Amino acid sequence: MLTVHHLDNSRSQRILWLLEELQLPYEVRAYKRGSDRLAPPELKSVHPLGRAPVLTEGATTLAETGAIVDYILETHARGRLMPVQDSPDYWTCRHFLHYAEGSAMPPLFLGLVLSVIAERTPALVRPVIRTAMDKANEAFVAPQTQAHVDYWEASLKTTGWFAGPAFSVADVMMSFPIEAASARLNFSARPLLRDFLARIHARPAYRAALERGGPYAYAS
Ligand SMILES: N[C@@H](CCC(=O)N[C@@H](CS)C(=O)NCC(=O)O)C(=O)O
Repeated sequence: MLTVHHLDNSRSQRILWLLEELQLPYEVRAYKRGSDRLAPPELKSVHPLGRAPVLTEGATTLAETGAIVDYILETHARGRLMPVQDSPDYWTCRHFLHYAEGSAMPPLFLGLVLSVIAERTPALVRPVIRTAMDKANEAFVAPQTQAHVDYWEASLKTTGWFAGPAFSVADVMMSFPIEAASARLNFSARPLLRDFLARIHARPAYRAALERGGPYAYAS
C-alpha cells in the first residue's frame, strides 16, 4: 500500500492530489507542525531528513517531492498525466518536474526566512534587522521572485497548462510554488496564473485530496 506521510499545510498535499488524479488507493499518516512551524520529530523516524512529503511502499521509503512523483509515475501511472514520451511536451514536463523545487521554490523560501528573522528579532534591534532584511529582499529575493512569476505567466500563454495541451503532472508540481507565491504577492496583473489556480482548485481530485489531507491554507 502507498502511504503518504503528510504534514499539514505543506507540499505533501501535492502527492495526495496526484494520487487522487490517478485514482490510486493510498493511506495518509498525518503529522502536525509545532508552534515553530517545523515538522514533529516523529517524521525523522520515517526518514532522517524529517520533512514532508515521505512516501513508503513495501521496502521503499522516499523523500523529496520530485523523486516521489517519479516513483509514482514509473511504478503506478502507466503513462497517465505525462505527455507522450520523447515529444517536446514530454521534456517540457520533465523540466517543470525539476524546476518547481530546484529553482522556483528557493527564492520564495528565502523570502519566508527573511520575514521570520525580522519577526523573531528582539524588539530593541528589530528596526535595524528589518532594514537589513528589506535590503536583502530588494537586492535578491524580490527580483528573483518576479522573474520566476513572469516565467510562469508566460508558460501558461499557449494552452493554460504547463506542458502541452492537456493537464499533466507538471501542473501538479507547479501548483505549490504558485499557491505559495499567490499568498504573498499581488496576482491582480497575473490573469493566467489566477485562472490556473481557479481551474486546479475546482478539479474533483484536488477537492478529494483536501478532504484526505485536512486544512490547507493555499486552497482558495
Ligand atoms: N524539496 C523538498 C522540501 C521538503 C520540505 O521542506 N518540506 C516542508 C513542508 S512544505 C517541511 O517538511 N517543513 C517542516 C520542517 O522543515 O520541519 C521536497 O520537495 O520534498
